[in-house]
Amino acid sequence: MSEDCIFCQIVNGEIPARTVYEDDDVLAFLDANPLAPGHTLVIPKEHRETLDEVPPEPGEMMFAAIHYLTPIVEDVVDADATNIGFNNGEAAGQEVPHVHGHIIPRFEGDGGQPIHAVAG
Ligand code: IU
Repeated sequence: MSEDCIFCQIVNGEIPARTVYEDDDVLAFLDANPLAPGHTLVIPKEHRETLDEVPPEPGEMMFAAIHYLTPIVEDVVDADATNIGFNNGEAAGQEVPHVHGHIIPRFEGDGGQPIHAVAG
């Protein structure tokens, strides 16, 4: 737990969030500023800033949760597809320094960019 980390505060219930999934290692909740309906963040409960700091087991649980949740999120918002990604480190645009995977529902003709368009 990092005292001033907003996602740690969500894990501890100090800040409300719209939780969609929880197990011993992982929490998933709706993004407060969604890029699309159903935009979901998946985080390890333990505070780690970037992916390379996450131990194997919670890392595997986080990816298992993303694998499990993606079709459910798509189904709930009737999405045609999803972008799934990590901004891993400040130079990559990571704003909250607690590892989080984005599940971003996409819809035919929504005009959004593919994930490889964000840098280059
Ligand atoms: P990023 O990958 O670090 O750039 O994404 C941070 C995300 O966290 C971003 O989509 C924010 O809308 C989201 N978020 C949130 O859901 N709740 C918060 O209290 C804060 C950020 I601060």
